[in-house]
Amino acid sequence: MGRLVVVSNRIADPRKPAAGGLAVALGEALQTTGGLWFGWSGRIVEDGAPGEGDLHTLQAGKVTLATVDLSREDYDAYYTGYSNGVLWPVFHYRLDLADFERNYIPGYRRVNQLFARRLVPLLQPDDIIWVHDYHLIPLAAELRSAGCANRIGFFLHIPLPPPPIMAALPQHEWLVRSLFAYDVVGFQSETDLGHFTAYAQNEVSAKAVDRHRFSAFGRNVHAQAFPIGIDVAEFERLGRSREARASYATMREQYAQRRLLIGVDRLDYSKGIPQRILAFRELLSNYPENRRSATLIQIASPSRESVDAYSDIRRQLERLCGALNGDFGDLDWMPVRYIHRMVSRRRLPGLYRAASVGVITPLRDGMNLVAKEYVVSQAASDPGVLVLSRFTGAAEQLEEALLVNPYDLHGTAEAMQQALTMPLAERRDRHNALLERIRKYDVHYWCSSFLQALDKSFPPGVRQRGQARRTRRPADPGPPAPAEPRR
Ligand code: ADQ
Repeated sequence: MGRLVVVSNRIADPRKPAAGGLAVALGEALQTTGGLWFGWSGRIVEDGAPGEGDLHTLQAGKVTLATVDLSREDYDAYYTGYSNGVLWPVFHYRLDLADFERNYIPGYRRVNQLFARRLVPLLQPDDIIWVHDYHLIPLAAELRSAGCANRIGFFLHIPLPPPPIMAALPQHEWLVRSLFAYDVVGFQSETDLGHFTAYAQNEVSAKAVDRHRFSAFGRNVHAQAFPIGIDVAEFERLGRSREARASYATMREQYAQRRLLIGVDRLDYSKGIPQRILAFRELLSNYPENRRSATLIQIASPSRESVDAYSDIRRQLERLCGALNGDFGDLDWMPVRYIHRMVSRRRLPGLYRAASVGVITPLRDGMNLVAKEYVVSQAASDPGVLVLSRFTGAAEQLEEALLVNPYDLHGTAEAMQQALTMPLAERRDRHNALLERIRKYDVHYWCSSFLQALDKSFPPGVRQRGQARRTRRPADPGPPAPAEPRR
């Protein structure tokens, strides 16, 4: 396999432990082949020219970290605007929250063109390029237009909605056509893959060449589900750390008389946190034996606060938690502890382990790694129970969890009660089965299976191994003409 080039909106220094499982896994893959990690530097140049940004490089062992700055105008349109104001809500089935402002799309395209322009001179002929997530869907098409004939793969970390929702997105055809500029397109779940194939076949008359290969716009793309996993060994190591053990001990001491339920999320409307609080309220109403004995700890870290929908959900959550504590709480018992903060990664395993129930109930989620981290953190001799939304990618793999419909507050409350009263033998059986699958399909498995598929992808008639990389492949037709940049 050639050198690996990873492209994502943000990059992480793989040598730093705080980087987390995904960064560590990608960093490891990059270290193996030697490689390049390319993305936005995180710097916004207030008076920078749209479509321009300086390139910075830094050597981290065998890996080169290359980043570009963004002008304020590009950042607002590409990141806050189109990526998080349009694609994020629509791909999470929330058309009602999308802001279809017409100036976002030119900015989104401009930044993808900027990435392509800065990246092309850094590429070597045999590089394998792996692009991540919804911020960069058109990147391969931009790279192809610049003459890049390398193998390029794309992985979507968030869900892909069914065709009728996708079709409501004004630029849907352009976006899907852009996906056909890749050699491999990976999704989190079979559900998302099904949505892609249904869209491709029905909306753009793609032909199924074989089980995974689809042909349209003069190109073949290999589409497959590659469910992402966690770095189990790393998480177990974290669980043995001093911080994790200390946070477990503190929680057990503070809540000695209580059963804990835990939710850990970024504060995002896709995560179903208000519904979770309401379901917990229903649990306390319907099963009064849990009053004074059960506490829900909800950690929700700040996220994308400049987008309006995020401040709305924050206010809603504060109201719901305040009302629940006011109506049910007592001098020595607060039913819900809501913490609007990021928790250090080192403390997470201790918190998960102290909780009898992990309540992971997004309304829609690509995968949800918290569910997997919760299972891995449990003591095998006395494990907690996972209550998991059926609308997460994780639910396809974690069928021994108690699967719930998060919109059904009564059903979710019933599952919480079932979890709190589940006999030890059943808890162990379910935990064993879950742990085995999470171990087998970990983040390394995800990484290597995607890269193998990409390594094997040779679109017939277009390119063979060893062929000169700068081919005469026709450039993919570009996206809709951009409107004038906003001044
Ligand atoms: P996210 O939406 O960020 O990611 P998720 O998979 O739940 O969601 O979490 C990613 C990581 O963030 C986990 O390692 C978790 O421990 C950490 N995390 C989350 N909330 C935290 C908090 N409050 N404090 C500390 N750490 C926290 C996107 C997609 C997901 C997909 C991932 C990976 O939206 O569906 O699972 O990418 O592909």
